[in-house]
Amino acid sequence: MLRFLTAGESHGPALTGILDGMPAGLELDLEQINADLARRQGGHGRSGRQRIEHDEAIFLGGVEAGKTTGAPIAIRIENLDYPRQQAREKPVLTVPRPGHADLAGAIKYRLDDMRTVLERASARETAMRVAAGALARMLLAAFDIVVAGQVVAIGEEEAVPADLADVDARGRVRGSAVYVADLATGERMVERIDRARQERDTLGGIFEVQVLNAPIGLGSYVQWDRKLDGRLAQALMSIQAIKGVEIGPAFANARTPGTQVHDAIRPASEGFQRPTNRAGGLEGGVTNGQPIVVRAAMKPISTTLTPMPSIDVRTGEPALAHYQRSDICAVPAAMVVGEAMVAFVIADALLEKVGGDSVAEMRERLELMR
Ligand code: EPS
Repeated sequence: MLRFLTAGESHGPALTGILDGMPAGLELDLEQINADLARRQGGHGRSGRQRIEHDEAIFLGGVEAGKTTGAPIAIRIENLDYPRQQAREKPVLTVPRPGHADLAGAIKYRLDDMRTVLERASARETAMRVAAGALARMLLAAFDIVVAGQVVAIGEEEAVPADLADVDARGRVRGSAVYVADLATGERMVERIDRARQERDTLGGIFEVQVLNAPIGLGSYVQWDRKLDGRLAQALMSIQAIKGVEIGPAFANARTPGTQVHDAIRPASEGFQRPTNRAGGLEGGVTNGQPIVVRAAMKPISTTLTPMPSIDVRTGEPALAHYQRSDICAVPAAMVVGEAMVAFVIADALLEKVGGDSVAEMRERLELMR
């Protein structure tokens, strides 16, 4: 139903995106889109690059008088670093950086300069995902579906996840330097990132995204590629440096007997209720009316100030990986990208369930389903 593609290099002139399948008549809040882009640029531990960029979405198609028209939406985000990069002398990169796509990418595409690989493999591309995701989030918001994230771990520092149905908790996440609801833990995380910087190292972590008020029946159990948990996992795993995904507390559930894991179904004045949500809102790949809770694990940033051992592929001789500038920790930024990807998948599943070429038609159809 919904599709999007991105193009553009990290230090090229701009990022380009096409979002196809958005219904007509959705009012876009440009400030909100740019606020999401700014949140992705933020978070303690980012590199100096973020002081150069001021990401802003420019709409080149599919939007008229601030509303979607039903046509493909074309988006552009300029790379303000571009003129500076053009002026720079860039040596050919022949020492692959462990953890990056450099080595496998250069072999795969038969490239002599690994810079060509890093230019496209870079997480700079996620700016466009956040712009596309912001539109998906606005579509969901028109139906009272909320997508909100929080960081739950940075290195060994763990925060107790908050219930993001609590608007105050969402406010605390937005105000935090590392996007956690628990501010005391947030301070420890900031110190931990500063220590990693002093130790010339990098840190990974875990973030969580919650989806509130999603209707029952998004996704399906009847075919592998229609299972919503699988679709969410794919979307999250596609974010640079994400290496693990869980639905609800899946890895803790795996160590616990079934009777203590599965969520009881009890009668209630209106049908039924579920006193717990250890399934993370999904049973059989279908939304069950509980909040959807997904978590993603991010590996530490692969570009390290302490150079990793590598080889120069021209000579085969040992060499140290090259360092220019990099993030120390980008888990808070990845959380914003995670929100965007989850919003995209849920908006796609909603469109699939409800159908409709305009927001008004979707509304009529949802009314009929009640
Ligand atoms: C990135 C390397 C760094 C990050 C970049 C992702 O870029 P640079 O080498 O220009 O400092 O800053 O992230 C962004 C530019 C961004 O906007 O998120 C990488 O190798 O993935």
